[in-house]
Amino acid sequence: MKLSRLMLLACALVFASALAGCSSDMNANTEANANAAASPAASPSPAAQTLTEVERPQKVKDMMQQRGDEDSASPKLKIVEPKEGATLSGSTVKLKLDLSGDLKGYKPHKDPATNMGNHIHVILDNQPYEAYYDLGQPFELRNVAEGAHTIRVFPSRPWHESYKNDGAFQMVTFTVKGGGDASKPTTASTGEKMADNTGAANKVVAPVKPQSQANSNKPATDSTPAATPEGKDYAQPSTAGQVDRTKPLLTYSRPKGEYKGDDTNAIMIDFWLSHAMLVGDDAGKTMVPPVTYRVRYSVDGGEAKYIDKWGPIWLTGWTPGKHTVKLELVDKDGNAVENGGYNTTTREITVTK
Ligand SMILES: [Cu+2]
Repeated sequence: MKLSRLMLLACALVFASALAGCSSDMNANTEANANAAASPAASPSPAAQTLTEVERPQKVKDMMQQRGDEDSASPKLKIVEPKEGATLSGSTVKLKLDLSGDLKGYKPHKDPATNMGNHIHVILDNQPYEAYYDLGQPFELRNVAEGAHTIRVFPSRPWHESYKNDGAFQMVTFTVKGGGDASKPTTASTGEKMADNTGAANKVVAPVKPQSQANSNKPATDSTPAATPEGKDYAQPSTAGQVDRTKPLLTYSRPKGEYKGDDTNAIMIDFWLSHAMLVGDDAGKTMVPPVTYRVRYSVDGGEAKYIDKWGPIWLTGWTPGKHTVKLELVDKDGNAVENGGYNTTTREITVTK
């Protein structure tokens, strides 16, 4: 959507007569986005895909069987650092976790041969999650913007399906102050200002860039030495929403990123629910009053569908290209349940056949 808007702006800046040419370029480059931006509520375009919910793929069933007991583990996480309510200085936040519970052999680890394995999903604010495999060393969140933040974590299987037991999900709220030396002006020994780093940083991150250029925003300090711990550089500033941790919270997990080959046959939607049960969940039915939350999703701004039991679903029928997936927590009447902006999340994914 941002890309489309940017391109429209670019069109307007050139010649009005060139608009037609620009918009055909736009369709060619980002068909899914252009369609979504033009008419989110309209019927699907001719090239639109028809998605169908299918059962858990055989490939995943096989992996579950190979894992045996481990798949029914109840891993619990504790956020050791940062501490709840902490104020941290410097732009790097180190996340330390403690894993316990009935693990049945569950251990985060990346298999070097397959690049897969159990891992923890780490979510700064309401950004896409990052995978954390080696709990033996802290996970670094780098270039974190000044201000209030949240981190949410939960254990995941190699195919990114989250564990949903009590104690698996944890959240911490903290504040970053100053952002370390990077946010301060560079000064000479006399105290005279030589470079206003804060202003420079703002200029770098302010323009909305197409996804393909987003990496060029990375500061030069990002070049990764071999021994750098697992982590994630945040090129775009992000801060927390005004989240009430005692209220219903939907945490978007999957889908995310790029899907290729076999992985495009069936793509999983998966999420974490806190302080909320869905209308179809057995425990929810017997509560007084009955629980009436639903999870609504739509792809490419198309027809809204509902997930009424908390669990992953798999969708088949994806066409190659970019797609948006929107996930929302709603009440029985379909009204969005607001919580700091986190309960309505749209992600873009790329499907490469
Ligand atoms: Cu994952």
